Amino acid sequence: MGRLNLTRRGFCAGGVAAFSVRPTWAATPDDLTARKARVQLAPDGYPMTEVWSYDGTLPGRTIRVGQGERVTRRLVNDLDVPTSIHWHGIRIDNAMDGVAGLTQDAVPPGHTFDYDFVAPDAGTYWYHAHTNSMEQVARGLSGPLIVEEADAPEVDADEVLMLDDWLIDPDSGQFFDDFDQPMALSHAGRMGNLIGTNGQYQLEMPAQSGARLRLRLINAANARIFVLRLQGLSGWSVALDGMPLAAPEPVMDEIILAPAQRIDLIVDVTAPEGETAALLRLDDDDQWRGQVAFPVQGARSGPRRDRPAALPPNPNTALPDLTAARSLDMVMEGGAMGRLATARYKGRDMGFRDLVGQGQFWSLAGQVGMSDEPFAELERGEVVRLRIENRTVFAHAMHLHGMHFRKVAADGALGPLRDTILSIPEEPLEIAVSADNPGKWLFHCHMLGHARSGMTTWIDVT
Ligand SMILES: [Cu+2]
Repeated sequence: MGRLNLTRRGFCAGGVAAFSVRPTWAATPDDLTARKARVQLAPDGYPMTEVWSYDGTLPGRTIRVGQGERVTRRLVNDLDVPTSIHWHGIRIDNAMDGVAGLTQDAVPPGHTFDYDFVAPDAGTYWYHAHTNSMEQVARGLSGPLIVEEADAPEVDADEVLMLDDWLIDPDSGQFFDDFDQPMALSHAGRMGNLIGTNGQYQLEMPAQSGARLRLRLINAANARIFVLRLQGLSGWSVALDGMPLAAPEPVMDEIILAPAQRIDLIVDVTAPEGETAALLRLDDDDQWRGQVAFPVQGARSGPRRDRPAALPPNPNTALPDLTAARSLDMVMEGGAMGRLATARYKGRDMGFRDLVGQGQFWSLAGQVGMSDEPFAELERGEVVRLRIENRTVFAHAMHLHGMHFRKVAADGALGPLRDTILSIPEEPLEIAVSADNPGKWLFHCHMLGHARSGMTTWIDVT
């Protein structure tokens, strides 16, 4: 059984929120119980699937709070394995970040952990397991976390669309359980054979012609990069990874959504009554297929609305001053068809063949997986530029915990805030981070099999 073994004694921040034995009283409304459940993931006629869920549903229930409000959830672990929850994209207090082995100990079966944090930023976020996440997220441990603006744009419906895929044996309906299969780890990652939205194989959302919808897309898949297109819908992208764009951008082309990324769209239904609008995805066979169908029923009266205003900006999102920024370099190596010769793993220099023998395939800046020392020690408030050189033949969705960052273009222009960015082979990538959140923060590939087999490191902001 492959376990994401980030844990080394000494990593765990001392004294943070120790476990309590599971209380004997009844569940409170704030419980979030990780447990097995049976759901109909595969199309009707196929067997039900045993999943690992939050509170019995897949995905977990949408948590909605107002901007600046507290989120309090008691994780109750009713699974047979340790677990923890990461609140993806929330600029959170480090002790609440949910990374087993770095910010807390994994919560053993039968135990609980109290998460309690403020959601400073409005936008579309999500929560998911961060203990052996390659397996636990694939089995269903994720859900949406929506932080609402005090002054939200006027829309007829506000919908969360959690895109995912699952690797299921069609005969039994159960997950294939070879989560650390070397072929998947060393190539593009674990791809599902069943693709869906909000836990449904074919999600349908009836809509009126002329209606304005806010669609909050979340890619919860382990490794799949979704390539998407609108049909019978026309509109704008208004936020990436939760953070508002300075101005809405018309959706003209394909939308690329890497694992863990989010995009908020505001779209008008342009398809007439009786037709079906859709979010389409490009499949591996180069065919466009329906990801979400919007059967158009009825028509909204009234004139077409104007272009929406930008979402209100989140706090502390000013452009960083790069003039005195320190530059850091990170070379990514490894994987099938890669050029990784040697790298450090568990304190030893090892050749690629030996690393493969350990189930490890990737390195970041010469290091495979977690090290005792961080990749970088940053002073709180410092701005750094991180140059990422992808010497592999695969794309990687790099996610920084605790802080958003901006892409630095070749001409020095800064892109929108993101928490996860897709690195393309041989394409130079540079990001700028304002290290304004103290703590130990993971930086890892969100192709979760890659994270498990080498592409996980951390920075320390003090
Ligand atoms: Cu990767």
